[in-house]
This record gives sequence, C-alpha cells and structure tokens, in this order.
Amino acid sequence: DDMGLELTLIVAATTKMGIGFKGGLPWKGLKKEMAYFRRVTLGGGESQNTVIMGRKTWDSIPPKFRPLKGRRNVVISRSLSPSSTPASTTPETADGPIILQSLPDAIEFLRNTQKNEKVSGKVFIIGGAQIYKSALEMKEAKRVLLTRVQGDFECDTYFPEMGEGWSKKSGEELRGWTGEGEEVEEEIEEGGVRYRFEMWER
Ligand code: FOL
Repeated sequence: DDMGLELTLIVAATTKMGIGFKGGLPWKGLKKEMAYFRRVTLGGGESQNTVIMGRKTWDSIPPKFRPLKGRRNVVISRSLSPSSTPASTTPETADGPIILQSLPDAIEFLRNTQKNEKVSGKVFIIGGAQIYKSALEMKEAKRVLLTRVQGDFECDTYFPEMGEGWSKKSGEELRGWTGEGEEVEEEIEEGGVRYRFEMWER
C-alpha cells in the first residue's frame, strides 16, 4: 500500500534561503551539518531509505561519496535516462544510481518497488532548486528538514517559496521523526558559522 508514500525535503539554506553557489554548496567545512544530513538520510531502521536528486546535485557530490552509501540513489535526468524505458520497468542495478526522467516518474518507480520491505524506508528529496520546486508542487511532499545557516554566503541558487500551509514543528517533534538525540535542539556553531535544525510540515 502506497498511501504512506511521503516525501521529505532536506536542505541547508542561508537566512536568504540560498542553497548553492557555482555548482556546489555556498559554504565549506560545515562537517557536523553534513554529518546530520548523512545520519538522517541513512536512518537507523531495517529498510533502506531513498534519496532523490537532480542531475546537477549528483554532479556536485564528490565522486568518492556517490552514490550515497547505504541509501537508494535516484537521479532525475532527461538526457541520461533511457527514454523508451517506462519508470515501472526501469531495472535496478546493483551499484550506481537509478536514473529517471522526472520526479513523477521517480514516485511511480518507488510505488512499484517500495512494496519490498527492505527498501520501503523514508524518501528524501535532496535537491537542487529545480527538484525542490517540483517536489513542493506534489501532494506527497509533507515535510521539510531545513537547516537555517546564519551566514551571509554568496549564493546563485535559492530554495523555492514553500507556499501556504506549512508550520514549524518543535525540536521534540523533529527528534521524534529523525531519531536524533538531544543535541539537535541547540544552536550549533562550527568555524564561526551558527545554524539550527528545523522541521516544517503541512
Ligand atoms: N541538506 C543538508 N541539511 N545539508 C546539506 O549539506 C545538504 N546537501 C545536499 C542536500 N541536502 C542537504 C546536496 N549536496 C554530499 C555532498 C553534497 C550534497 C549532499 C551530500 C555528500 O558527500 N554526503 C556524504 C557525506 C560526505 C562527508 O562525510 O563529508 C553522505 O554520505 O551523505
């Protein structure tokens, strides 16, 4: 049953909602922030989680880290996907990402494959701007895990307007959903940059 297919967007953004600069992240060295991304997307459960990303985000991940370990990697690309293969019959290769043409195709693919309990974990949208925008237009997008980075980094890519109906949840609710420990509530400082972890739902 796929009634429970929910999408969670995960993003780190500046106060002006900047998320990227010149094909990468706007900052360097927020190691604990990246560790949070890794822990949360990996999860701790029995079933494997999925990360869905655009092709430019795939390119931005250091080759030694991709595909992101321990997670099903889905990449959205019109040019790299075999155009005649329906999403429902896209073969899953042992290694490397699953490449699909659009976010709706990716959702269809997951609906057809998440019946397998080993892979019926959480589904994360990890960017970038174009994929976040498509995701926010879908009813399945129920949650945003937003890291608010208090810094004025130069950016050329921004998180799209979230629109109506979103509310920020408490730190306790964030911990409940992510399985994070107490430390997630506090404001983190790393190399002179402060940030805090938030969870929004609709
Ligand atoms: N969300 C949050 N909260 N922070 C981010 O940095 C972030 N980044 C992306 C999407 N959502 C995010 C997209 N960019 C890696 C690199 C870039 C990236 C996402 C992931 C990456 O290499 N991740 C490795 C860990 C690398 C390390 O330990 O330094 C991973 O295993 O997740």
